[in-house]
Amino acid sequence: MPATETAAKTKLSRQQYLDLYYFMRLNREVEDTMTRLFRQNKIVGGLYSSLGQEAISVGSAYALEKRDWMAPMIRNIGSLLVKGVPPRDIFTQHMAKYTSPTKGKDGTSHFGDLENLHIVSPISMLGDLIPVLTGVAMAGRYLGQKIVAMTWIGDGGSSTGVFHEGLNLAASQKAAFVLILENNQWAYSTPVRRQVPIENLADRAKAYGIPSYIVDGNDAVAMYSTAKEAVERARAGEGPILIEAKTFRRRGHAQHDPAEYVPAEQREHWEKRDPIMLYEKFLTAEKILDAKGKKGFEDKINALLEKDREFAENSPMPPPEFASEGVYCTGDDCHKIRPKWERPISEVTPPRSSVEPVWLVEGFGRGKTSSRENAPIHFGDTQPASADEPSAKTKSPAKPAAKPPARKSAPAKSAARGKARR
Ligand SMILES: Cc1ncc(C[n+]2csc(CCOP(=O)(O)OP(=O)(O)O)c2C)c(N)n1
Ligand SMILES: [Mg+2]
Repeated sequence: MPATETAAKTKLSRQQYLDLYYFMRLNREVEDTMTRLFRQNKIVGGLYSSLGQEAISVGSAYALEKRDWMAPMIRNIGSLLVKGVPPRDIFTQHMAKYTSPTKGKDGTSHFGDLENLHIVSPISMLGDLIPVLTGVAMAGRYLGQKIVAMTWIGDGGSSTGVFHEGLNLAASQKAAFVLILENNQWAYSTPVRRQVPIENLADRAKAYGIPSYIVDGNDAVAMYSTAKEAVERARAGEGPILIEAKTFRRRGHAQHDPAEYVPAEQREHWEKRDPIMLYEKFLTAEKILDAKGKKGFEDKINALLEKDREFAENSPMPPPEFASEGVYCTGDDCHKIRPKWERPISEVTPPRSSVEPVWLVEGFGRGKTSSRENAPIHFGDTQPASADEPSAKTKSPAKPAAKPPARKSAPAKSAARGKARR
């Protein structure tokens, strides 16, 4: 059984330390701005807070590279900001404006960006992003991209069936996948000790034979160092890794919930451990941040948020006639659904669908399906089908993926729909 691990704190460059600080402050200010907007009745739907959990979203997303993929949950606005989503998209989306990424069709952070930022949109069903992001990681390997996929889950969400199905899939497929389990002690009004009979949720990893870490989720540098180590291990082919970040949900489940069920002593304990306050102390002691530097960040953030909030407030709501558009796909007059092959079509369809994986992972070589074809997704240490065929481990990695074929240009109608739908 792999034991739970602790990563040593990494020494960051001055710029990296300051980046973490900037994004944590930005995360908090974006959410504070939205709280004010909510009280003015300008937010459509619920508003969730990650107050006190900013180090987790920011520290973990900061460990990802541009090519990597992620799917945030409701308390991960910080990870959206780190990945490059502008605050204005977050404001317009929460206000259901026509200028938002979903053109006002959806709220909260239910939007993604598959093309540029590699963000899969969150979905409400807790845990479902785990198999989805496992699939992203598996696809990345199949396509020869050395990407890592990351998502987040709560203490409550870690008791869903799909959490376990997903993690088992990730483990058995050795997917380059990192799961951040935010143990903020509460799921709605249920304290973690009343819904899980184990002390450390990181122990769930043992059931799947994968490594896990426990980290102080209110310590930005510890969070980043742990996530970075996990991301690099996953990228190196070690398979999925679970990180339990211990923290506390400082507000109610959402704005409607005053959370009076939370014991005052628990709240006080964690308020003294505010991640931004702790990080400021550290940066000041290390002489990385002084009063002038702090003021500089505040001015920069205020100016950005003022501009983006005004843009969102001045944006129109979707026109009424748009309500019926983009809801159901009606076929060709809506858009053509085309697979995005990425590799030559002949290579990924039978009988030639037995292409070599371009990124072979130790102990995870080529396998055979029951029909004795090479499996498109490769299963563990399956023995070669015949004696004359060398095993995967002795074979050299396959050549890089062939260039994808030039795609036929889309008909005018389908090109136009891209604009209409998103
Ligand atoms: C499968 C599923 N069950 C129930 C819900 C309703 N629900 C939404 S958030 C939530 C509590 C989640 O608690 P936790 O996972 O600890 O995350 P936190 O809110 O603390 O960040 C529940 C029960 C849901 N969205 N999906
Ligand atoms: Mg929770």
